[in-house]
Amino acid sequence: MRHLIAALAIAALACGGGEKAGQQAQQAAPPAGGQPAAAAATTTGTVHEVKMELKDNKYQFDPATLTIKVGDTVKWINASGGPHNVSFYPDKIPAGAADVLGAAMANRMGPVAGPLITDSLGVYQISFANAPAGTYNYYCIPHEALGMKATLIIQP
Ligand SMILES: [Cu+2]
Repeated sequence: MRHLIAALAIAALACGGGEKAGQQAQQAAPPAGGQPAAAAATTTGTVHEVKMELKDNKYQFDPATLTIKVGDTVKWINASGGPHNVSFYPDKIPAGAADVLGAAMANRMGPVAGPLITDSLGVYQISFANAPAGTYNYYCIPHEALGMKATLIIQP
């Protein structure tokens, strides 16, 4: 009996350790472009909120168009009708933006696609530190066909 318990404990430890190691490996991945961390930390401290919602039978980002400055942060909130996500159109973002987004977006499902946010009032946040100025078009993967698309304008 004692051996069995010990074996189970070791198995549990091995599982937990494996997950942790995976997460650490993800976080430790160097940002694309190889910029030192200090250079990537040029943030303004300004945080903008965008709701992801089902309102009047319409899936939408609110506001659908948002203008921010380089270095600002945008916080998307799953207000209703989720799951939602934030997925940029690779061909509708400025040159060089994909590398910056790839490094700035946590838990990506694709090169410039954020994870599904399933929790009510769950949040997905992206820092646009060092992001190229310009127009970024994005959408929600589950609701793209239903018109859930938006525009982010980043000013220098
Ligand atoms: Cu959606």
